[in-house]
Amino acid sequence: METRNFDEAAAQILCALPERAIDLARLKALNQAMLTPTITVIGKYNHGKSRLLNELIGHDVFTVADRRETVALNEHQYEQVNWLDAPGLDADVGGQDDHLAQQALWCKSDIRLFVHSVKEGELDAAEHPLLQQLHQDLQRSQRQTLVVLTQIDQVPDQTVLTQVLESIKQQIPAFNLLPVSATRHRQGVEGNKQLLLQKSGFTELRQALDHALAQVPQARIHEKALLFTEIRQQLTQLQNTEQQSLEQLKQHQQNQREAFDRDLNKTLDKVRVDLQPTLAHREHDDALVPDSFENMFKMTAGKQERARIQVAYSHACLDLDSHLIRYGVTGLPIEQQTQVRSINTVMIAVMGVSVKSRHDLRKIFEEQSGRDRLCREFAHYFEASPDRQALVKNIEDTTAQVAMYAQALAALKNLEDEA
Ligand SMILES: Nc1nc2c(ncn2[C@@H]2O[C@H](COP(=O)(O)OP(=O)(O)O)[C@@H](O)[C@H]2O)c(=O)[nH]1
Ligand SMILES: [Mg+2]
Repeated sequence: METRNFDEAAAQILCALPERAIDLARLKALNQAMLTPTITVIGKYNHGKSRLLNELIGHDVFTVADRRETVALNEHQYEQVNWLDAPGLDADVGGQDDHLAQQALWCKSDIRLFVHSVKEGELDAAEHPLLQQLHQDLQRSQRQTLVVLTQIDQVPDQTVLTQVLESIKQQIPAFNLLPVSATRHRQGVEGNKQLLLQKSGFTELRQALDHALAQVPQARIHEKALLFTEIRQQLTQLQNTEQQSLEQLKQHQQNQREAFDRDLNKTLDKVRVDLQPTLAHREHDDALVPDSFENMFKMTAGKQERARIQVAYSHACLDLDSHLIRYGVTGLPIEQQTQVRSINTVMIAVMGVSVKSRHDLRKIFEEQSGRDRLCREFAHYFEASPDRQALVKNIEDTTAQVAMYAQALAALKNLEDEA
């Protein structure tokens, strides 16, 4: 698969699973690696990593120094193996060196040579947990780690050396230890001295490496399948979970609206019953008789009737308002609000300020068209209320999540088909 296509697909998966960045980088490396396995040295600086690689290759390809030297990834192809020298593990954590060391360790390597100098005694608090992690990685990805204990010539006392090896063995019982000396090996090769070569530990190291190399093709197949399966399962699970929440949210949205409509109708039924005495009270409507100038300060039948209607209307409005409040409809949407706070209510927006006659009351509360209008308009403000809007937003976001997982799964399938 072309790198560009791979990167596009990987970016889509990464959107959905940011925590899989390393796995995707590893998949990319596996995709590009063709047949050449990569062997990486890891360990703290100055423990002899670069020199070990030089001895294994038989050329001084990598820079050996007593100070911190390897800061970039240096690769060298030799005998169908890609040899990789990485910055020391004690590189700036979080810095560029550290990033390269992590990349070499987790993305690029098929086999790791974990280098520790016996001069330093036991494994320290950084090395030990990393080796445990590497052991877990062996079980997961089948990638192997060989523990190479360097500079054994620097501990001339055999008893001391045995003790150091013993205690490292106790720290990491799951690993075989490969003690070596690069200097003995070099002297043995240059002077053709069999005893030095024998005491260099390189024969055992090479055997272990050959054994590990033979397992790389199988391990890669396993790892590729594992990564695809893990990522696919994770995406599918996340997609299902989001899909379920989406359905629940939509169901909730529908139930809530149904409850609102049902309760509104109940309230309107109650209001109609409560209004009956007022509506059915008299043959003709005194409220329609206008007040004359001379009875301006007198209590007339007309005034009494209008007051009565106003009170009945206010009761109806209170019932409706308490329905609205129960459903979180407490104010007008911002774009409808005016400077006058007191009239920024849904009740006033829908009902107006007052009714004058029984005829008005009937039109609003008894006639079907009046009721329909109330239901329609109150429902409109219900949908515009903050909680309902938040629910809509939630549904939109969840829908986008589901789509993102679907897209990531499609991208993953493309990668798998082409792998
Ligand atoms: N005596 C001895 N010195 C070694 C051995 N391996 C490495 N060194 C020395 O240790 C120093 C650090 O080695 P280097 O490979 O640069 O370490 P790195 O930082 O881990 O890559 C250099 O001076 C090497 O010559 C060894 O087996 N024996
Ligand atoms: Mg080095």
